[in-house]
Order: sequence, then structure tokens, then C-alpha cells
Amino acid sequence: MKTYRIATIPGDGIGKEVIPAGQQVLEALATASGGGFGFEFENFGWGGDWYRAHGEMMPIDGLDALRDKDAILFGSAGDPDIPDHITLWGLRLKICQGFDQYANVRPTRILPGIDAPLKRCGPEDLNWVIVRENSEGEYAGVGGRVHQGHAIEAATDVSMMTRTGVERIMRYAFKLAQSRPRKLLTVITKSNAQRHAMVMWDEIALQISKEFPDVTWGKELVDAATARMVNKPDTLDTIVATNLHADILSDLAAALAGSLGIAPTGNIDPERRYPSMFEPIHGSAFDIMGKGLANPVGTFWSCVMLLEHLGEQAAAGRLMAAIERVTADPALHTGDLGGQARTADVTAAVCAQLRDEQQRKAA
Ligand code: NAD
Ligand code: K
Ligand code: MN
Repeated sequence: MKTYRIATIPGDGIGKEVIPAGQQVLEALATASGGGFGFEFENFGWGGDWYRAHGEMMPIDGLDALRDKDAILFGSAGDPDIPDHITLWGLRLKICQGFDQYANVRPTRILPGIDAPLKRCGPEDLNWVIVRENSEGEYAGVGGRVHQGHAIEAATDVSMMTRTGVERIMRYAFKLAQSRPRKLLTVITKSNAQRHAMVMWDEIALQISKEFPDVTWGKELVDAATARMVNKPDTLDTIVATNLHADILSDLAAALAGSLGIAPTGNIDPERRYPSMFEPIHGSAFDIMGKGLANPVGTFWSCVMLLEHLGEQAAAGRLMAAIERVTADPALHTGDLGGQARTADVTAAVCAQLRDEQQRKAA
């Protein structure tokens, strides 16, 4: 039997609630799969609590503990008592950048039973994958501050893009677009205002497009793209954008599909030199943390992406079907979807769907 070694890093806030739920669902899936494969989980208690005890978000040699894993399941970095730039840079970005997970892939669809806010838009009109450049750009960490005493008087965050970095994310996005039925790619830009890096971004898009003559592609300014997402969602399919632009567009995408609590993502090293990391796109959700109210669907869908990455396509399909049968029932909607269900109810329902499916097959 193949045993996959998975690192779980719940992190902070509702990450501590949704990641154990994700582990439970993966274990139920392995059991229901009747010995086809299994998981060996190792949990890492890094994040805000670790910071309070040790003065850092994760140990200095933390990446070494993750290096041999087949994948990482991550919750959230963000603690009400620690500045956000410390929690983000000290944990999530350290792993994404340390393992060169340069492609951040964010699928968005309206799942069955979810009441999405757009009028005149059904599930068939909104089926996107946003590819986010995940290693440089606006989040390259390049910049500095000029101090006068204790006060910051001037500061910069430089958006740094490299030819290698842009070429590899463009190639990834064109290839992904090519693999989807519509073979349609929208390249998000802002080269009218950002006249250095974004002009190179556009040039490289044109260059890489020549390798994919069967992909229909076009450019769209990021501000116009927000309006298109709302007004003409069916004109989009695969979307590629810089680190900052895609960060913002993908929260909008999640809200248009019903809730931030549903949306999944993978931080992927396409060359498979290092483990890739899967997480819900939401953060620590300070307003509901510790209450058992978090929607675990974003984590479950991230587990589907994790399974696809491991090559377990059939198991991924079974888990997605179980999730969709659960979202179809409004009695199993959490508060973000207007329902009353708790994290544990949704988790138990998905596990029960997996067990029932196995029994149906055995019968
Ligand atoms: P957030 O995603 O934590 O919350 C935004 C809103 O969405 C809140 O009202 C929250 O209750 C709701 N929400 C989010 N996920 C939900 C779920 N699963 N179920 C139900 N409701 C849900 O974003 P924020 O408030 O901007 O950030 C809070 C903290 O999280 C900050 O410290 C931020 O830096 C961090 N953060 C981390 C990540 C990450 O680790 N990848 C991502 C985003 C934010
Ligand atoms: K997250
Ligand atoms: Mn974000």
C-alpha cells in the first residue's frame, strides 16, 4: 500500500479548527478507499503560539523537517496579538519561497446548493482558475525604510520581476489553459501605469503565447478585470496575474462563488523539487475563531487539490463528489453561507458521504 507522508501546519485562528477537520476527512477517504493508499500525518505546532514561546514563527531548520514530505496541508498565519507582516513572512511566505512554490493555483466554481451573490449567473457561467505568481513581484520583499528617530519618513516596497520568474508562471498558465476545455487565458496587467515590470510581463506573455497556438488569449487591465468578473463572468476561464493582483482578484472570485470559506488553493512547485502546500485561501478569521463555526469546505477542496497533485485522481474525484453532496444540503451550511451548521457537522457529513459511497459500492 502506498503511504503518503503529509505535514499538517494548522497555524493560527480557525486554521486550528479546519486543518484537523481536513485530516479527519483524508483519513475517512483512505479507509473508504479500502487499502488503496494511506496517510502518515505529522503535525507542526508553528505560528503565533510558537512565536510567543520562541520569538519566531517556526524553527530556523523548520524547512528541513518538511523537505521529505509528499505534501503540506496548511491553515492560516495570523494572530490578533502579532503584527501581520511578522506572521505572514515568518511562516507562510518562508515555506512558499523556501520551497520555490511559484505557482499559486486558485480554482473557483459555484458549488451545488450555494447561493452566490451574482444575479443572472449560474454555475455554468462561473468556472475559473486563477494562477497567481507566488515567488516575486510585489511580494518580493525588496524595499526599505528611511527613519527620523523612531518614525518612518519614507518607505518603499519594490515590485521586482525577473525574466525567469515571469516566463515560468506564464508557461504554467498557458499549459493549464490548454488542458481545460475552453483553452482560454486572460493575462491580467497594469502596464499602462506600471511602466517597467508590467511591460516586461506583457512582452513575455506574447513570447510564451507562441508556444501555445491553440490557446486563445488576451490582456486585461486589473481594474477592468474586477468589473468583468462581476458583469461577464462567462467570458473568463484561466486567469494569470501577479502576486498582488491575483491575491485581490481571488478573494473577489471566492466571494462571487459564495464565500471566502469555500475557496481552496495550492502553492505548487511544478518541478516537484520540493513538497507543495495546500490551504484554504482564507485567513485566521479572528471574529469567529475558537467557536467551531468555521466553514471547513475550503480546506476539504484544498485536500482534493492535494490528492490530484499526488496523482490520486480517482480519490480526488470521490472527495469532491462527497463535498458537493454536502454543500447541496442547506442544513449543512455554516454561518458564512447563511446557515447554522458547525465545523464538526460539515466534517461528519463529508465523512459519512465517503462511508456511504463505499457501502453502496460493496453492496
Ligand atoms: P480572513 O480570511 O481571516 O477573514 C475575512 C472574513 O471572512 C471574516 O469575517 C471571517 O470570519 C470570514 N471567513 C474567512 N474564512 C472563513 C471560514 N472558513 N468560515 C467562515 N467565515 C470565514 O481575512 P482577514 O480578516 O483579512 O485576516 C485575518 C488574519 O488572517 C490576518 O492576520 C491576516 O494576515 C491573516 N491571513 C492569513 C492568510 C494565510 O495564512 N494564507 C490569508 C489571509 C489572511
Ligand atoms: K490560508
Ligand atoms: Mn489573500
